[in-house]
Amino acid sequence: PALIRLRDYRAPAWRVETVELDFDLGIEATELSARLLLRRDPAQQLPLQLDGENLQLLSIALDGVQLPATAYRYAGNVLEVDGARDGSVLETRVRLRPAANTALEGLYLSGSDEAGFLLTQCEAEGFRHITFFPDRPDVLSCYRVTLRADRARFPVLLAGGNPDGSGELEGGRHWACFVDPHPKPSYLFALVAGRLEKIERNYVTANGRTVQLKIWAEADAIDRCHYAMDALERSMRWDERTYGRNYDLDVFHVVATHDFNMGAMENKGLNIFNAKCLLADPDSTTDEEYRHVEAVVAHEYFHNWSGNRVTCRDWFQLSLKEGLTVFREQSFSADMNSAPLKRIEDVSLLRRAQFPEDAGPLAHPVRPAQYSEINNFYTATVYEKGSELVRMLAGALGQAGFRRGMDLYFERHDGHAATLEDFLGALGDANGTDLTPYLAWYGQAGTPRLKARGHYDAARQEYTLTLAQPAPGKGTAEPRPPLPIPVKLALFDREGTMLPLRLDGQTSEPASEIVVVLTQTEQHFVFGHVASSPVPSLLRGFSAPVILECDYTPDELALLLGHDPDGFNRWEAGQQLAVRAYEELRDGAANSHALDVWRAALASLFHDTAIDDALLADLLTPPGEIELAERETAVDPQRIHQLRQRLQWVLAERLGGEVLHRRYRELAAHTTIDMDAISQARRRLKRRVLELLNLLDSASAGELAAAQYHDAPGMTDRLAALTVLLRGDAPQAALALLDFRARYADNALALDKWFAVQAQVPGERALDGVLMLERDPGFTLKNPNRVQALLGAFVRGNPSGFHRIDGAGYRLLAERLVALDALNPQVAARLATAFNGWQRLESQRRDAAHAAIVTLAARTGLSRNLAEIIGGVLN
Ligand code: HT7
Ligand code: ZN
Repeated sequence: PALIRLRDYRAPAWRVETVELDFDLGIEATELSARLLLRRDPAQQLPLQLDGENLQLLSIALDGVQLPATAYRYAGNVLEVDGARDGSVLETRVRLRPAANTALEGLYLSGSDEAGFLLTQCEAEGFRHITFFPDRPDVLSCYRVTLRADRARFPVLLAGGNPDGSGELEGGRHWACFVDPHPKPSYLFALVAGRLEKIERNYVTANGRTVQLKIWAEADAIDRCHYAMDALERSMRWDERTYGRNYDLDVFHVVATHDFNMGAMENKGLNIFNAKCLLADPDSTTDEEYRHVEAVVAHEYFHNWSGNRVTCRDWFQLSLKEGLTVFREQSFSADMNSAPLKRIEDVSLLRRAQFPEDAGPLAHPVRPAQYSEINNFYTATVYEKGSELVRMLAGALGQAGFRRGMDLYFERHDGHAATLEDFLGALGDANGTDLTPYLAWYGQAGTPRLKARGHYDAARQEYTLTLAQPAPGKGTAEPRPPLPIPVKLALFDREGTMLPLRLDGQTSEPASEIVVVLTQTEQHFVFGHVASSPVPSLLRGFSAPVILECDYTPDELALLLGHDPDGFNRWEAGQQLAVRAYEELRDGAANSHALDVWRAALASLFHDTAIDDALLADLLTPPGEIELAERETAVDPQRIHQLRQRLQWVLAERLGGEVLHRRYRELAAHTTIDMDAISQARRRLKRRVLELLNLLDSASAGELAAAQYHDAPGMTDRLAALTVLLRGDAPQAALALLDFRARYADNALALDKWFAVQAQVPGERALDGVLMLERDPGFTLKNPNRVQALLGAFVRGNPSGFHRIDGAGYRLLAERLVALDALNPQVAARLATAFNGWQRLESQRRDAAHAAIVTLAARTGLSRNLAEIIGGVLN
């Protein structure tokens, strides 16, 4: 397939100043007219070419005159029209088939023919499935949209922008009109039509605009929208306070759908959400999911400025809006909840999802240089690593400097499509500094390594920290410049007290924490007046997205685990110690020092009353199987699973059954349904304690879990208990599963959890479970959430189940991808990335995976989406 290259970018030859869209909506067939006022770039002589995919063209007129068939050509997804001039008006009428659209891109139906509703998804290139248009983000236009439909079937008609009239039509039909005063790219267009209920609230912005906030959902879900409404209000207030950004329309609509390819979409004035990122109630939503709802609501809202008011010049700049908006969301969530816990969660995600992506054949820079299918580039690299890059920039400028830079960025580029150079330029210019060295981060794939080594000179009372990034680009054709790597650090004495820091030659007051920036291949940083050999706490708060290599002793790590006031680095020290312990177990070491130190340190923290319950739960959790696999060369996921279980058993054993029981009972006695931080933290620790108990004594843990399942006041406790019952193979598990299935028969999001929890039971038998669950009447390949709940949870969330040595997991995935691809290429392509990393499997699994992928690649008729991923993983 053709590759689109960043270096081939050309400004559009034709722009569209205004768009008038007129829809006659229907489930089976929708017709629409588009009236485009065209502007020609006088410097370019190209004919008028518009994107259009699978459109049935009914009529076409230029400047009021119907065009004969000789005056235009529609082939290869491009409509070329003769005779257009600057200022011409092109009118096309097309017919769409929403009910037949299973790809969920363009205009489609959510739910059933009888009860469902119509909606659109246009990012990245869905608008071309709706009408003929220069469907690229650097064409910004003002939209006027009129919707017409049968009133009884489509009582609610919504489009982005401000309402501009509505009324009755003959034959029980009605209309509504919307005008968006802000020029926008086509990917931000949206409409929704059908039977929906709403909750609403007025919001007055800091600059005095009264905005109607309306959240829409189907009748059975509307009561679960209140938490999202609160989160929306918190997000709006936070963006005003933190970035001085106000909302800019009179209405802000949010709609929930169960049929959505991604999490949510920031369409101007009409955000559309996957129901799982919007609906929340204690009975069906876990604490983690509550936090996710808040984060996604904030993320989409923040796009109104970072993405909508200032958009991307081209899709190579995707991280300009996504990395920045993820960063804004992460800062918001840190302010709303616990900052260290949020950082732990985000870095864990980065390591679990982005590091493996960056280490395998699908690796790409945060700003890719080329793509075949843009939908495949909504990746952890563009989002999560992109956010880490913004975090480094923000750190380099400091809070006030970053705000100044953001103000200038919004001021300079408001109403325009920008590039990453524009972003770094504005941040730098506002602070009189040059940030262009950071551009190198955007252009290279792979997770950089940072080597750190310390040397203490007792006679001079000097500590020298040597930081090095291994020669970048070694072995590659083009040598790469070293990256700027900010390293936030502190030094501790051997009692765990932080030392005042002053770099040699520095005149300012000593500080307890400083940031040094490595800009060369190797640099030495010398600290004076250091009274004794210190322990460094490096990369605090994960100040750069790198893999740190530092020869800590287990005792030094234990010291940081016990004393570092940086909650993130405290956790990080525990993770590194756990990895050492794991490696000792794996290598069969006779004297396992790291293991002893790790469990002793955790045993003492377990009784530390000053520590937050949620942080303690995280400290008691070793790195996950995917992270551990990243360190291996011949990956055997089943052995990794067994070793990690063994590691946790050793910890549980050290803590002791009685102590764990007691703690469980204390936590259980205080169980409530409340959503405050303390109650959530208790539930998190209670779950962790129960999991540890389950390793030690599955019979008694099974009894506790069965009781917890039946008495649970909410989903967090209920799902935790069900998980423990299933993983312990408890006799009570079957009954609990039946109960869960019946209890949530009408709640799709809760039912998704029922599929996922079973798909994730570790071990060889999981595959048979998946095959059985596929036969459940609730399973369908047509719903992305359900696919994710069963197949996604299995191939991504269950390494020891998926990577069966007989290759049955790989064959299952390959077969399901063929069926799924025919329905929904985007979802198929995303699921296929589970094959990433097959080259690093031990030989038997590697051969089996390779065979399955090759068979799949040989199929004819695969979508461009799936073909690109399969071709990529084979590389
Ligand atoms: N900006 C949104 C991206 C998105 C998307 C992309 C491709 C296909 C379907 C999609 N739905 C939403 C999501 C976001 O980052 O806010
Ligand atoms: Zn986004």
